[in-house]
Amino acid sequence: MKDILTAKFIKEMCDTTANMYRLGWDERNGGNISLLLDEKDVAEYLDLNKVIREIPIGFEAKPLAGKIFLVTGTGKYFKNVAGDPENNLGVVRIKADGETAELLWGYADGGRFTSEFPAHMMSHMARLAVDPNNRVVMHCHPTNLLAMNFVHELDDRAFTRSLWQMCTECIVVFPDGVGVLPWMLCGTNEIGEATAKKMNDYRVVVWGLHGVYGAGKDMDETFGLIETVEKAAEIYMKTAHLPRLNTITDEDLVTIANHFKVNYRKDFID
Ligand code: 2HA
Ligand code: ZN
Repeated sequence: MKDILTAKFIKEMCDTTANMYRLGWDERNGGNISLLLDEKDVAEYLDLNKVIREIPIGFEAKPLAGKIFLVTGTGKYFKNVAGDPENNLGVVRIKADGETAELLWGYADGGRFTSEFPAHMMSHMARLAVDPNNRVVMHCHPTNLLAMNFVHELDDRAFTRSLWQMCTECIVVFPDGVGVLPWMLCGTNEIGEATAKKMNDYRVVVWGLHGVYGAGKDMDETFGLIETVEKAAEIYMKTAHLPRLNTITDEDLVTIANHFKVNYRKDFID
């Protein structure tokens, strides 16, 4: 059996959390990530018959039964993941009953997965139904995007349009736009269900006055998605209080989308 600390999925999780911390998106214990693993991959590092302990998950995730995830731990700081993966991360498998997670590795100090596990697992279910290659759900608190929440209408269409107008490539990176939820209590099944509902249509879901969820096929792509949204929000915040002399028009947006052959949300164009 190979040493799991040398696994690509652990290294990627360490690199990504460190990167996000340094960008200021994950203060203290802010943010959480779940990565759907390939069973064959995991079997190179762990005995899949050896369950360390069982953790109740508090909702029903039967469509994910048998699936294995690498998940950041509750109360853990992104800043510390790379230095101590075994305490800050866990590898869990959803049991056949859909209501229990089997810990295969990690959470070594007795911990458990993120308090946002419902939003993660429900989002995986929603995205896997749309795209079987979806493997990552990522949550964080990007500074400019959060600031924008305080000065911009929290509406899918209006919010998406403002972001699309800030960087030429936005409509290419998130042609399906962004879904926006009002402020809700985090860490609950309710916000998980609301997030997953938006995830049927969007790969980016803004949690009003809190942060953002992104979903994608791998860590790089999902990180890049949030990075692009955050860059657009930064331009928005740097210009929102100034007279706007120039803008990317709806006609320009359609030209870009057609050139890059992306299937954008037509109802978000005037
Ligand atoms: O896990 O970001 O939304 C800390 C959070 C909760
Ligand atoms: Zn959060």
